[in-house]
Amino acid sequence: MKNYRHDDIQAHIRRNELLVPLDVLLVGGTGTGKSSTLNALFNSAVAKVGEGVDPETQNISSFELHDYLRFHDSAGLGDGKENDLTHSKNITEELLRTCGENNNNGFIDLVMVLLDGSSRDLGTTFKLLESVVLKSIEPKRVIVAINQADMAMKGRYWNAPQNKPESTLIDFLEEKALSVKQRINESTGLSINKPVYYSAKHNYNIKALLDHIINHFPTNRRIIK
Ligand SMILES: Nc1nc2c(ncn2[C@@H]2O[C@H](COP(=O)(O)OP(=O)(O)OP(=O)(O)O)[C@@H](O)[C@H]2O)c(=O)[nH]1
Ligand SMILES: [Mg+2]
Repeated sequence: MKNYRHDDIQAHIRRNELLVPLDVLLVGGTGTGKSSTLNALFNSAVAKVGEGVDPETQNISSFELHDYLRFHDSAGLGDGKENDLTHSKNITEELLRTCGENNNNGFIDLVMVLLDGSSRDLGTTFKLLESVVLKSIEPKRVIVAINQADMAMKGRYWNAPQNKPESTLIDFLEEKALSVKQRINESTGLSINKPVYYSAKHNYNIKALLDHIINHFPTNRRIIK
């Protein structure tokens, strides 16, 4: 995906006088697949994926897709009270970071909240949105995406040979996306666009994921007061 819509991104930045590169922060519960998502977007093992039962990513690291687009991986919440406090503090710091001293332009342009499509539990996500993300960045700079689309029905109706969901699973995922949108709205008041669903592990719908990100790029610079 390295050069996917590269010229579009460049043109968008010029047109809106945004700062180069655009910076996207990935957040979400532990194990939702933030690091795997980066690897899918980069089509190489840039970020370490958890193999065991323990949370993997412990701090924030950055990855440049190209000159105009950069991603930042973060540690997942749901890792115990004390660790969650540290991770939340790190995310807040990153969200309030400016592009330099004597400068009030926000460093992070967009936040992407990842959900695990195999789980119905949105508790960690609501908490992350309410207590951390929305405290430090405007709602229009927050998008949501559902990973692990292959496991949404516990692996059923995933067509492995064709690497895509069968129609029953697609219907389920469509419904899930609408339900997530509605539940986030009810719980946080945040009105989001319908989340995109994909599978980082199976490289399914990764273009749609990147389109979702690109289509929600901000149209003005972020100012931190
Ligand atoms: N089936 C399936 N498994 C996935 C998918 N994405 C990630 N996983 C698995 O989920 C586990 C956690 O993935 P990570 O990418 O490490 O998740 P993370 O959000 O970075 O986790 P932390 O760094 O602990 O916050 C790994 O075993 C991945 O292989 C997916 O799309 N489908
Ligand atoms: Mg990780």
